[in-house]
Amino acid sequence: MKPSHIEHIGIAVADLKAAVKFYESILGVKCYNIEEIADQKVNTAFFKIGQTKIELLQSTDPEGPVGKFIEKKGEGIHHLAFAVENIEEHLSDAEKKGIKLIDSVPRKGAEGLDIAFLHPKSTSGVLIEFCEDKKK
Ligand code: CMX
Repeated sequence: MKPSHIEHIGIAVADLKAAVKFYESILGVKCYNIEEIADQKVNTAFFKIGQTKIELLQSTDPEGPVGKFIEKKGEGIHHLAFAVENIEEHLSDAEKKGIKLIDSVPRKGAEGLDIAFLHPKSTSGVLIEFCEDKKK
């Protein structure tokens, strides 16, 4: 039971349109998807680099998780997402190891993936996400 790869790196940005333009210019790769995740209060933009994606996150609400993050720490790397098989098993294993979960039950994230976060207070300050594509 281990992740297959880094599914995406989430980056908090203040201005999604400007950030998309910047990443397109430095990577030479086009943004292939822009999607709002209403329950997370974010707009997202995706780039694919090999198997891994860059997920730009702009808050739609200053009280949302990304809005609060930018207010406190400024723009920058927000979370690291690992692609797993059997996300429920990964969550129960983390819980057994005493790691605090934000989501004990997976929920739907961008691109139809099942996602769940571990609390950064339990993970040396890095917000970690597990995600699984159940359509595969
Ligand atoms: N990385 C590292 N630390 C983080 C963090 C992050 N991304 N977000 C918050 N924190 C830290 C804060 O700095 C704060 O630390 P201190 O207590 O030392 O000051 C602590 O966590 C609590 O943060 P807070 O601002 O008071 O906010 P909340 O407790 O309300 O929420 C958290 C924190 C992590 C539970 C919340 O942001 C959350 O549920 N995040 C997961 C969901 C998420 O981020 N969704 C957006 C991504 C969209 C997607 O990819 O689907």
